Amino acid sequence: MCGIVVAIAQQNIVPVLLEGLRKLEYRGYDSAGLAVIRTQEGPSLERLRSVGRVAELAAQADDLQAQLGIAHTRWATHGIPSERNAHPHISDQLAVVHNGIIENYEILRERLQGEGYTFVSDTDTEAIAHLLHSHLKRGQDFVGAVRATVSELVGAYAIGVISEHEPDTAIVARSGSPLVVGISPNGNFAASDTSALLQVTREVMYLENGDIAVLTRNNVRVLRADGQSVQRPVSTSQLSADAVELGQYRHYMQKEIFEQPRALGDTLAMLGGAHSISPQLFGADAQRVLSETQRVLIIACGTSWHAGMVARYWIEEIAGISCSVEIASEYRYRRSVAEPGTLVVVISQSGETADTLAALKHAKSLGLNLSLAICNVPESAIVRESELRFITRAGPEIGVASTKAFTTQLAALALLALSIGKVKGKLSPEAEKDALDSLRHLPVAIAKVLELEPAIAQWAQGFAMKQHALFLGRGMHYPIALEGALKLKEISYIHAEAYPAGELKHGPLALVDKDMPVIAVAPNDALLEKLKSNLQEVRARGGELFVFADQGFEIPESDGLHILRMPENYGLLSPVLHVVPLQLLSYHAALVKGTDVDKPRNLAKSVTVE
Ligand code: HGA
Repeated sequence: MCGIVVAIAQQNIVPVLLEGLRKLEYRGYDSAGLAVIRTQEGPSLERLRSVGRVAELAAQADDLQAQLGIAHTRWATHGIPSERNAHPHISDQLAVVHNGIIENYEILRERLQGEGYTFVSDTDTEAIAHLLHSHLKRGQDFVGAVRATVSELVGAYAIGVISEHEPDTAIVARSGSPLVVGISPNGNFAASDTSALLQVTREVMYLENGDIAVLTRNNVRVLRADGQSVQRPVSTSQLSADAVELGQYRHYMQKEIFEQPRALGDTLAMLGGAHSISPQLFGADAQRVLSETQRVLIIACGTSWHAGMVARYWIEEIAGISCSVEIASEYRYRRSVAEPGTLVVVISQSGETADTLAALKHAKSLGLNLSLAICNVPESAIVRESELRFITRAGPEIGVASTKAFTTQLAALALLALSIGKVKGKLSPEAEKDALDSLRHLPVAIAKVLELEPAIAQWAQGFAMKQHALFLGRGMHYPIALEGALKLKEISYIHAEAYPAGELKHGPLALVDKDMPVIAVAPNDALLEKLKSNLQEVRARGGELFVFADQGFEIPESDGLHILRMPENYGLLSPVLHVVPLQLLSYHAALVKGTDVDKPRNLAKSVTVE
């Protein structure tokens, strides 16, 4: 989702704003803008906006200099992507950037129009700017006006505000959308995430919901919603600055696919040389929470939801307790039966996914108090809201289409299934040892799968010209088929659907003809023979088959039947391996099509709005 950068310093902050926006580009955006207070001939507000890339904004800002400013990349929710709707939005001499959605903006807009304000954009954000101005006009001071303004907002927001009348202050506030303050001896800063701040500081302070932070050149003051001053802890970020550099790769997605051996190795490093699995991997209280757990409810969106669906097979098979998986945006609005003893597991790469966070809060409001977050960002909202946590060590994921976050989530979920199995006495010492060995071997196994890239790139050539594709899988590989279809849709814009292969003859077989490539995930498991029959059904109708098989899949390649064999059969953890060729297939199909791989149209990275 869109990104915010705020800076106040002794020196020129325009390069800091622009570099911050570049670091936030991975979140996805359609337009960019900035506003600064220039002080050369008395304070004056200056705004630049452009539709398209940050590079275009930077070109416009060439000789701009200022010591106070706000900047924004926008992912439109209210009003088309256009210069008119790009942030910052201005009311008289003040400017506002905003991430989130103001749900009562129509009421506010009507009221403010009644007070004489003219709206020049279609955004919800502009209402914030005029509302703030109306409070200032009534005689409130800057901080008081921001407090009065945010108290009237319904919805999610992170905002940054500057005013020509306040050349020594920037104010930021958040509720629902992320915002982190960066503190340095040379000035103070804020941004949607830490990656944008590392250029100036590692000392960061995470704002809580309802917080307002007043930034001057040498001080940061935080107020709670009720106006009381509050201290928020300052921590030193461990994020590696070059973790977000592209290095030798053409795209972040490619880099992140190839980082998976490292990401899994780092995520599983906490196992150390242990011969047994310790539930403590999920937090100091995990033994108690998992003992109280009688069933699991996994809540997530998109790719994380697919990880949850794989985990359902693992948890029921390994731990012998029931597991259901829900899409967060559905669960949060559904009347559901909250059964005591349910462990709520929320999965989100960023830990800021608005629907998942709201679904977690909803589950808690129903009395489900056992909760676990599986997340890639330690200080995120979802982690803070959960009782237990497992932090994947994928490192920053920049490509909008998730890859390494998914496989590390799967590793975390496999550990969860094993930990519950252990606490419930369902895991034999032999099974525990085998599972640990397989987990430790995953980085090597994935590195070998990555060697299939040239052959997959070859497949992608013919594939990229197709309009549609069908993905098939069975059992715990059905979610992998879903993930393969999602990847293809996301970055190559080829319409793709996934089915459990047994469902084929109940409908989708009608779609199969020579123009419909069918991709099958075919591991050597108990369902292989059944899957082979499903593949025959496709061949008999002239469909072209692309099969990712395991060693031992004895059907030979023939006209219309392409087979790639995975280097190893991987048993229960096979989904972690089988997703990798599907990631590569969609990446190479997108390359052939020439799409914007890392920033696919209409999509954003951290979905911090509903
Ligand atoms: N609602 C605002 C901000 C959008 C946003 O946060 N995107 O991530 C708008 O549409 O401009």
